[in-house]
Amino acid sequence: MALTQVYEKTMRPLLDTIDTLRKIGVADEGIKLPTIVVIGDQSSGKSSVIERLSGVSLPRGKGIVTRVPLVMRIKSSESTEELDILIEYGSEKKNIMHEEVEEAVREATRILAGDEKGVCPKPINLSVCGPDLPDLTLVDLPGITRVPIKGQPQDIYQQVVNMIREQIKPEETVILNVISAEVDWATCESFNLSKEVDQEGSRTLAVVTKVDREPDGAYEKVLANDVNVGLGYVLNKLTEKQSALQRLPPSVVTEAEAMMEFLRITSERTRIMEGLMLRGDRHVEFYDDEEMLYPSKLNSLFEDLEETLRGATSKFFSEGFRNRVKTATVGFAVANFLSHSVFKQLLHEEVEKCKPVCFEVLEKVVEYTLRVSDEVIDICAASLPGLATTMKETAGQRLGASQQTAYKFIERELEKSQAIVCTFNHYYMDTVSSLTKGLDECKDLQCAHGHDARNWPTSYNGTVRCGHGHAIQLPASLEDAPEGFLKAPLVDNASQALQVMQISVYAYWKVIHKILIDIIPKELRF
Ligand SMILES: Nc1nc2c(ncn2[C@@H]2O[C@H](COP(=O)(O)OP(=O)(O)OP(=O)(O)O)[C@@H](O)[C@H]2O)c(=O)[nH]1
Ligand SMILES: [Mg+2]
Repeated sequence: MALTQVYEKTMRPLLDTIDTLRKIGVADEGIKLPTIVVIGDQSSGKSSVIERLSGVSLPRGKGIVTRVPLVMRIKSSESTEELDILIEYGSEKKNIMHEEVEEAVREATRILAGDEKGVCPKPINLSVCGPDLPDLTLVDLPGITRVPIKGQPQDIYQQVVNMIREQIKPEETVILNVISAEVDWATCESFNLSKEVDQEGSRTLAVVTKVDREPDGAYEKVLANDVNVGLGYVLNKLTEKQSALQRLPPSVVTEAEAMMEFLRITSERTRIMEGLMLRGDRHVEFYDDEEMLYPSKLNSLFEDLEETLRGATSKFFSEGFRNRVKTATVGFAVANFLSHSVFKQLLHEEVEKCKPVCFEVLEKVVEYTLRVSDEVIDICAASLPGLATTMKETAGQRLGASQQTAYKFIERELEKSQAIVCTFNHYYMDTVSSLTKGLDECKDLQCAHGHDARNWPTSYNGTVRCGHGHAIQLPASLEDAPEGFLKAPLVDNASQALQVMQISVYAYWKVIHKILIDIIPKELRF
């Protein structure tokens, strides 16, 4: 969008308002109306911007050109068809033609600031009257230069900075920070100066010049807004090359339009996210992307949870766990009785092992959801990448907050499982009964030749063998027996007592496991 268009849409309404206020005489009531002060580095294009805003040609070029403040008062006057221009500096005051302005300003500069390259705070006043002009005061200032060149005083930097400070101090001043797309904005002195008087950037506007030379870089700098320009940016001189800049929708100019666009983008995002997350829609953009089929991806994460939880806890019928139960019960009078405190301690250890597994799944779910959310935002806010960045940050923060809630929830559930060992779930007794029954049925198993069962398999495969290698059918009640359950030697009473205690821990653990794999996915989806 050319500057003139942006000007028409953004600045013009503002200027018209000031114009109207001036016309109804608010200035006479002591109310100050804004003056636009143009500041920036040397040769950043300040005079060129003023020229384009006012339509009056000014001296511009390489090296230091503007060396004294130029106060241009533009007034609308219906009484003249031609531009009526008056230049005043020192004791000089004369009417000039439009085409003489450039030379007259050069000459006035020479008179006020000398032939060399020095600067001077004495202003040149230029009044421009004409039909269809805004009622406006613009101030062009010398550019900031750090290193004095030949013919410049050593303190030129300080002199220019003083002039700028003085001009931008009044609160009714709008600061127009002119920055070249070619330089690093973070090092632009003029931003520091405008921040001194306008921390929030509420009366600072930036005009980016030379975008034609650095289109992509300018675009990224505007989006980053590292220099905090509150009122926003106007980009000067765009050419066809600046495809990235042209992606910014020209319709978003007023606050109302921006709000409409924002609402459109957020509701579109909600619609797609709900479709993906709740209904399992395949959004057209992700048609071939399995990763973006949210429910099935989540299911696989939750299935992993079930599997990993199983893997993380002890094998309750392994030799190792059997020995732990044995050691924990030694010294208790009743051999097959697992005291409540021992039972609790054994479970405590198992639940402890589950924590990292649950948290890891939580992290994976959040990470995946964020990735989906980011992709959806990229699609919905393709026309406003700056907004997309902010939306992603906000989504990340909200998801982070939900992650903390889920984290606390899981931690609390696990703590409850550790603190209270009690269940009303029939699943516990069902497991105990079926395993005990199976164990009983195994005791008298014999092959067709009357030999006792030996060589117990680690897991259920339908048969066990006698010492002579003959197959014996295992009872169906043991079909779901856990790994190692059959292999345990059942030769003596003490072993059988241990097996009974292992069954209790195992059955209780299965209840906890079932609860966890049910409530965690629910909490995470919620
Ligand atoms: N390519 C390109 N050149 C520009 C643009 N804006 C300004 N220029 C050129 O940059 C040079 C400096 O422009 P001026 O308007 O004199 O800059 P200034 O900030 O007023 O400079 P000083 O008054 O010396 O501080 C001139 O040669 C301009 O023609 C732009 O958008 N693109
Ligand atoms: Mg200039």
